[in-house]
Amino acid sequence: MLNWFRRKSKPEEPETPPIVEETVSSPDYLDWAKTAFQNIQQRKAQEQQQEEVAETSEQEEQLQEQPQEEVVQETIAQPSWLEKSDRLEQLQEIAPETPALDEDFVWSAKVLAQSGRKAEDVSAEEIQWLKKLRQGLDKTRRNVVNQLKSIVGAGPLNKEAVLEIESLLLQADVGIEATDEIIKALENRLKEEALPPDQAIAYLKEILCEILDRPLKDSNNQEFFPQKNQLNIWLMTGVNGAGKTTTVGKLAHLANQSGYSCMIAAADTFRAAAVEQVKVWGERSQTPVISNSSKNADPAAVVFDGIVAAQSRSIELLIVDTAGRLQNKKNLMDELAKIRRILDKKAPEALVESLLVLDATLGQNGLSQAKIFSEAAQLSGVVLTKLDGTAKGGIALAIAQQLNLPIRFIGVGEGIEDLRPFSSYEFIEALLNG
Ligand SMILES: Nc1nc2c(ncn2[C@@H]2O[C@H](COP(=O)(O)OP(=O)(O)OP(=O)(O)O)[C@@H](O)[C@H]2O)c(=O)[nH]1
Ligand SMILES: [Mg+2]
Repeated sequence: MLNWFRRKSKPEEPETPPIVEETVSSPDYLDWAKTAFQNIQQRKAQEQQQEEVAETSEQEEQLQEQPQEEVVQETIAQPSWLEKSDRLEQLQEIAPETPALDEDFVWSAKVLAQSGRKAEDVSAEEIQWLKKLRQGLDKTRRNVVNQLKSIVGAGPLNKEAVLEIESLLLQADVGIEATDEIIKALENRLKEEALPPDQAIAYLKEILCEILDRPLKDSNNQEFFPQKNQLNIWLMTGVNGAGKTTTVGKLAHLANQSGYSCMIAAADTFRAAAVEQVKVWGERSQTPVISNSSKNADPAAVVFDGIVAAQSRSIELLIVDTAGRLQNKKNLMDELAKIRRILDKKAPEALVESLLVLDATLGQNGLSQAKIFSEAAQLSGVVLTKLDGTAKGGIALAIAQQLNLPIRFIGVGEGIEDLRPFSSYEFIEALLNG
């Protein structure tokens, strides 16, 4: 089973940074992609066979014994409640299709091969994700990055080129500070030296990845994943409409897929529809949801119930959806502090992380929100959503550079599979080499 949270998604750090970008020629990547494709097809056929066998034996078992009803809280959505046909439908919805061997596939294969992966090991889900990432960043790439690449690759930088690069970076919402830093680094190297285009682009990639990874140097956890056999609690915060609830559902799915037991606490009690929305995501991701549908329920009380349920069922990851409708910073701080107190008191053993969900389409405006949240909550990082709907993908660089917050996950669509852990390498490849 692939643990998505710990998937190797970048090349090993070389002793000295590579100057030549490509070590394997393109036709080799095509062969690599073909091998990966054949392996995926074979595995899929095997899985189908196994499923059929399991299905038959399940039917036989069911004939022999009545299913035992588990005693659960009323608000916990149990997969066992689901009729078989529903279950099959859900499995179909989330089952990885075999990706077609097309241009996207070959591009994804190349990114994986460059991370040192073996064609025998890559999964259909990984290819699908990279395809989505590439497609999701299409707007930013088409509107901004392609021009940037052609200028940087065109030889020694003159004043005009520098101005053009500056304006392109600002258009992509990279922000003034990060833009300055990128320009300085480029000028230092490219003003005198005439690097071949490939090397100039490789250098640009290096600069961008370094900015994105810098906050990790100050962070306790470079990798961001739930610890096994222990309660991890992840709080989702962010202003309304940022994509918190959607992210909760996608993360629950990712956790289940990666072999963690998971539960959701619907602590956005400010509007009734919010709880319903979480329940839909609970069903979609086959994850129990703890909620309290009474009017004006206290979010901290829902968190309390969530902890009790998680502890009694040895859940590894409890994801908490919070409200985005708080009027001001004081309310926000009070609310988060109250939730934190409950966590400290009821689950002192738990590993607690706070993630700020940020809508990438807001560009620089999102940054000021992020500042408020980072003052109110001890943030472990950012989930950057809606990168598919914007040409402002450069905001990722501004977040890392100005707020010193690591990006932990990115969302590139509304579907359950459209969120994955962030990899600076894959992100920059999708932007610059997509
Ligand atoms: N295109 C796209 N849409 C997204 C993504 N993530 C979330 N959305 C959409 O953004 C809208 C708001 O998402 P929610 O998850 O409800 O946001 P929220 O932060 O929970 O909002 P409140 O509960 O009102 O605070 C929904 O229509 C989602 O489908 C993404 O990565 N890409
Ligand atoms: Mg919500």
